[in-house]
Parts: sequence; C-alpha cells; structure tokens
Amino acid sequence: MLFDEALKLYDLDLFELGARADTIRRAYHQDKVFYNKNRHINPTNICVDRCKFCGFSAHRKNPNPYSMNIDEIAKTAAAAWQRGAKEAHIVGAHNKKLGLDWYFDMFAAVKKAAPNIHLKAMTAAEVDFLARTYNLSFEEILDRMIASGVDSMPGGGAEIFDEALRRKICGGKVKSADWLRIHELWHKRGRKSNASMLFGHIETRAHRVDHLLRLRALQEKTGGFNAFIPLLYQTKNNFLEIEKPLDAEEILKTIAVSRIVLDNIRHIKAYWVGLTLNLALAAQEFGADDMDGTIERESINSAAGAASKEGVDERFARSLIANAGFLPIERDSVYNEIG
Ligand code: V47
Repeated sequence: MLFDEALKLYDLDLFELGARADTIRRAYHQDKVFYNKNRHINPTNICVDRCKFCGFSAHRKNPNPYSMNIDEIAKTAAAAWQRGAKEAHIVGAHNKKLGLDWYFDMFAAVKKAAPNIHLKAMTAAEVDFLARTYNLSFEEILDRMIASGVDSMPGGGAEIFDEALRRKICGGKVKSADWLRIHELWHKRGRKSNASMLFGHIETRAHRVDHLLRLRALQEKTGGFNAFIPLLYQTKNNFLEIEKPLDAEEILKTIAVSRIVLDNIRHIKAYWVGLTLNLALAAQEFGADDMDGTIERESINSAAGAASKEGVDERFARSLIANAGFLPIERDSVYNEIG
C-alpha cells in the first residue's frame, strides 16, 4: 500500500472508514471478540531513560521508586496462574542495578513456579537496553530469553518510528530500525510478537501512517506479528504537554486505518486500559477484534492517568462483549481459542 493512499483513508467519513475496516475484521474473525486471562508484572520503575510521555518511571512527578525481587515476581505469577491467568506479561523500566543475569534468572524462576504459564516478556526497548549496557548482540539476548523460558515478546517500545519525532519524545530509547531488527530476529527464531504505536500526543496522521507502513513491510517479510496495538497516549504525570487530547472520532479512525493498512496482521487490539472499556468496545465495530485481558494489575497507563489499576473481572468483560452484540472468546497468548 502506498503512503498517500493510506493517508487519504483519514479523509473518509468515520462510518465509511469503519465499514471498510469492519469488512476486513469480519472476514478474519466474524463476530468474535478475543480476550485473555493475564497478569501484568512490572518488576521495576527505576529507569535510565527519560521518555517524555512516561508517568511510570520514577522521577520528580512519580517519586516512588521500586524494584521487586525474583521470589516476589515468581510468587505473583504462580498465584495468578492459580487464579486462572494463562499469561504473565512482564515488562519494566531500564534499571542498571539489576544486572544482566537477573533477567534470565527471573524468567527461569517464573517458569519454575508456574511451568505452564505463557511468558510474554521483554520489549525490544529492554532487549536493546541490555545489549547496549552489557555490550552484547541482540541475538545473544534473544537466545538467552528463549533458553530461560520467554515464549513471546510484547509490542511495547515502538512508540513512533519517525526518527525526528522519536528524538523529541524518547531520544535515549531503542532506535526505530533496531526495534524492527529485534522483532525480525525474534521471528527468525520461530517466535511470535506484537507491535504497538503510541498515538495521540504530538504526532501527525502522516507519522502514524509511516509507522504502520514500516510494520506492514516487516510483516510481509516474517509473518511474525500476532497483533497490533494502537496505544492511546495518557496525559498525566509526565513531561509531554499536548494542546488537546484526541477525540473519539480520531481514535476510532486511527484504529480503522490500522486495520486496513495492516491487513497482513491478523489481530488489532483495542487496549481497554488506555481507551476505557467503553471505547474499546466501540472499537470492535471499527476494525479491532481484541480487548487485551483481565490484567489483574496495571501500572504503566494508570501512572499516566488511566483508570485501569485493578484490571477487570472476566465475567464482567464477557457480559460487556456479549451485550455489545459480539461473541466473547477467551484465547491463549498466541490466539488459540480456549472458550
Ligand atoms: O511502549 C508509556 C506505553 C507501552 C504511556 O504486546 C504509554 O500485548 C499511554 O506495549 N500513555 C508498554 N501509553 C505497554 C505495551 C503493551 C500493553 C498491552 C499489551 C501489549 C502486548 C503491550 O506503554 C510503552 C509505551 O508506549 N506508555 N507511557 C502513556 N503516558
């Protein structure tokens, strides 16, 4: 798909755009809405990076630094498994004090405590942080992740790929080309991952389209992305001032454009944590087919103002989905249907 053609989609009337996205969505998934039972664990908020949009990392607007120990993390994952969670989603800040081996010891401990839990861990930003800090190749880090039990990679750290804008909002973080390279190397190892985009801050529609097209090109090559997650920027407790938050029309248009441009990625996730449950449900009619999961505890978006700290009850989520006229489908982390 050409850049101009993709950008022009935004000029369509919301409902015409939504109908186009819905056609692709229904061809893939009919009236199914996917969710999973998962537990988010964020081991530390002490970070060497200074991303302007982040309310999670410990700084003067969030003066509560913490680090969990390995035992605590393993016990948290095991307790979540006992309650029915099938996935541990473990991502954190870039903390040099932990040391390289800590990560792999922690993953092994999680797998020992909850052998059948799906371990989705390490954003490409964390892989890059470890590679740079300990002078290792991306390949070495990825191979150690596999050896210590990581099953798939989440989509975080992508933010916005445009290099000039990226320098402004998260200059110290993984470079765009490296984010893509790390996922490519992961896919070459036969593993799956997700991709994301942070939108609704100082980027333009053109930046979003550029981002989507770079992901589309990598997916053409590897087929390794399971899902794309457009993450709506949460505005509180951080250092990125915006004039006005996006309205629902622009948010839904962005989800619909994502569905159309990324027609080679099966799933579009409307992450309820950032969107609210309301809008995440509405998004199911504009191209999305997934809500993410029950989460149990959320720290990154809620630190920046989202009302998502406590997760959501499964029965409640299923009834909301059914009430909206869709079929709720519990899935595992790689989208096998469970029930
Ligand atoms: O990359 C940071 C984002 C991401 C803010 O793969 C913010 O299934 C909004 O990637 N407002 C991490 N977002 C979360 C993430 C994710 C979430 C759910 C599912 C999956 C998946 C991945 O959180 C970061 C960054 O883009 N973030 N600050 C903020 N103020």
